[in-house]
Amino acid sequence: MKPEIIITAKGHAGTQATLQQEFTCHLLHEAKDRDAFLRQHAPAVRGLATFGPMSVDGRLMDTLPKLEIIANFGVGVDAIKLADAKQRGIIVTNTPDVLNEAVADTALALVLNTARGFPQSERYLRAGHWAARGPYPLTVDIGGKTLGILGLGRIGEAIARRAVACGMKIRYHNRNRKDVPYPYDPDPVTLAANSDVLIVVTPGGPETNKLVGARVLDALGPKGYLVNIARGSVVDEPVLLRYLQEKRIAGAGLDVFVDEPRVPPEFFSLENAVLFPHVGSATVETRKAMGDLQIENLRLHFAGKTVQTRVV
Ligand code: 8YV
Repeated sequence: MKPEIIITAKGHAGTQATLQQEFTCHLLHEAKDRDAFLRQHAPAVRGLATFGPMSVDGRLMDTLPKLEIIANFGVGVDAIKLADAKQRGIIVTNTPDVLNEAVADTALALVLNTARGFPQSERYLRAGHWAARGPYPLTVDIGGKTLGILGLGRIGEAIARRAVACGMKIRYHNRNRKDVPYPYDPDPVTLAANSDVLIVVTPGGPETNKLVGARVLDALGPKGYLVNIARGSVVDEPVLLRYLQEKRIAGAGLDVFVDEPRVPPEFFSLENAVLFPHVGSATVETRKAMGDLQIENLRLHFAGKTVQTRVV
């Protein structure tokens, strides 16, 4: 008998196909009546394979009394109420490390694109402005500038290595100081004040909610750039929008938003914002590696073995 699991959303196709071979899968996103679907499968479901931002809280866990494991596709587990899982003895796994390099590539691309305006300059060419109006306006170097990393974890360190190769200086703030060769700032405001580009790499969730608001953006100042590849929730989005509109910061590069995939349309007309549709880890190789790790955790758990990447 294959273990029964629920897949919560339409995610990576190859991963879903393998899950469907190895487990008896019920697809929540295809259910017409969510409550009826949960009632129907509750007696047998032992696992959840989670994809995307759908909230998994104690209430949902309680509707699935046989639930043993929640295996997330992604490193960020902010959509899963970890305390609720812990309280119920439910294992939660994620997919760290395998995505570090792809996300760090995206981060460096956003830093470069935001400071150098490459997407805007490309639009300028396509619109025929080059011949009509002359060269694209000058932008600024990233070499010699300071990149402040808010949340220097494994992804942050991969970003730092790339930025150093571009001649940037690195500073960081974390809740706890780390044994790294970069100067530490005691809080996000000080880090922003000391940075030309501030990049947000913290986890999401209640502890970092709106960590970057008016005070941090004021400290970053009119020549500073903000880049966010973490979670939209870490930045006060309406405040950021206003600061970009009023040019109280120089620009922003965003891969994440509060209510994905809905992006406030006011962002679209801003020439000082570079906007990516949450593509941080979105490569063929990395998404396969993330799926393989998610599947391996489920396999190991249902074989009575220890999972590889347990969060709680
Ligand atoms: C994915 C991510 O886009 O790993 C994460 O936390 O945000 C991204 O890599 C997401 O997990 C896909 O569901």
